[in-house]
Amino acid sequence: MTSKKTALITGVTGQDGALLAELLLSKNYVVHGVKRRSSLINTDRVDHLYHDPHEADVDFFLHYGDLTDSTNLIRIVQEVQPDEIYNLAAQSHVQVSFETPEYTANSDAIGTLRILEAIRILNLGAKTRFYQASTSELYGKVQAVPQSETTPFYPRSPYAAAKLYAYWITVNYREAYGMHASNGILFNHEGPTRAETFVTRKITRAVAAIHLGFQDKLFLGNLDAQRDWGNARDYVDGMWRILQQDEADDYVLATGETHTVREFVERAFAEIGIIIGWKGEGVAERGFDAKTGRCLVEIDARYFRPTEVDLLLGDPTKAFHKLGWKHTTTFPQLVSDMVASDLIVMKQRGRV
Ligand code: NDP
Ligand code: GDR
Repeated sequence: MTSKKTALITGVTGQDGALLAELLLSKNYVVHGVKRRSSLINTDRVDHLYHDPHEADVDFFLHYGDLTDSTNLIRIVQEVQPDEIYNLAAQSHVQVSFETPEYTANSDAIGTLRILEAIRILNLGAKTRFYQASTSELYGKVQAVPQSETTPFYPRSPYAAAKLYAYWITVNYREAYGMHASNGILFNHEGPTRAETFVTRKITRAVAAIHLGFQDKLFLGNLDAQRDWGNARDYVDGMWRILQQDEADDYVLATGETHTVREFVERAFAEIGIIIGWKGEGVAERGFDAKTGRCLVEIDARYFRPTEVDLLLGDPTKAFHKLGWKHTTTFPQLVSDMVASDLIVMKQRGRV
């Protein structure tokens, strides 16, 4: 009988952390997750995986921790002795990073260093493989399209600048200490459990709420930003594949298609039978129900970012050839699934 592999996931209460925990448990791993203390319980996304630790054969454990606290991270890594660490914890909201740049650097940049140092200090370099949640935001101001592992980076936010440090410190620990440390450069990935302040989920929740009569209209920022949106379930499978390679390396995971925020809005409203027509320009632009003339989308300048990332389009060729990875969900299917899920959730709750 082979013993089970042990994985440690930071950010386990987030969209990706919870989906990855589910995937690894289905692959017979013992999974440890790091959660932050909060005044309200914030484990909704992993509650279905959790069992009382006093029960027999429990494979999922939660530890209190924070990426800003080195001693705590060292203690957790020492206790868990993981075969694989997935560093998914981050202040992950680009716009919020302009408001909280120092905290974002502390958690997203130095937090990554703290975990790599924990592996080094504990002499786990030969045992523990490390995955860093890198991002297409690294490409920032467009240098080339599509973007691949060799495209130059040009970060456009405190979030992206912090993630740039995390990317390179991961590469450096691989080269300096021979660690099995890899970056997944993941393009936007979404799904029904996406946090509600990211644009996709904000749109699909609003569409459901408007359909059910709980909300009048949707306020958005830049409608012309283009993103390569995939399904988060595909992307956590890619993370796992990256850590199963004999050699550590860096990989782009993307769909190879790009769409504007405007297209996402149009598709989402189409799911409830509304065709959106647009009038006006810039902040004065409005989206109307083409049949009734009712205004459903307005621009609110507060959602514009000081510096924007205009166009993301990934080239996942390397991941396809080396990892056998490919996205499975089309853009229309993703939008449709998210609207359908929000309609169900909102009908059950009876409110926004
Ligand atoms: P979420 O925002 O949904 O989850 C982030 C997780 O990190 C949450 O569990 C959060 O805890 C935790 N966290 C935040 N700050 C700290 C901290 N200081 N210490 C410990 N935990 C912390 O992000 P996603 O699941 O969408 O993304 C996962 C990772 O992948 C992030 O690093 C993100 O930057 C990166 N990424 C995401 C992409 C995407 O499209 N989703 C694309 C590319 C990269 P809490 O629940 O308490 O807030
Ligand atoms: P992003 O995702 O910044 O790409 O980062 P987000 O959904 O926040 O923005 C996508 C694009 O939509 C535009 N936009 C709005 N965005 C938000 N949040 N709210 C709005 O009202 C709105 N209106 C227009 C934005 O300007 C932007 O151009 C996500 C995060 O998951 C990161 O952690 C991750 O690294 C990247 O994806 C890849």
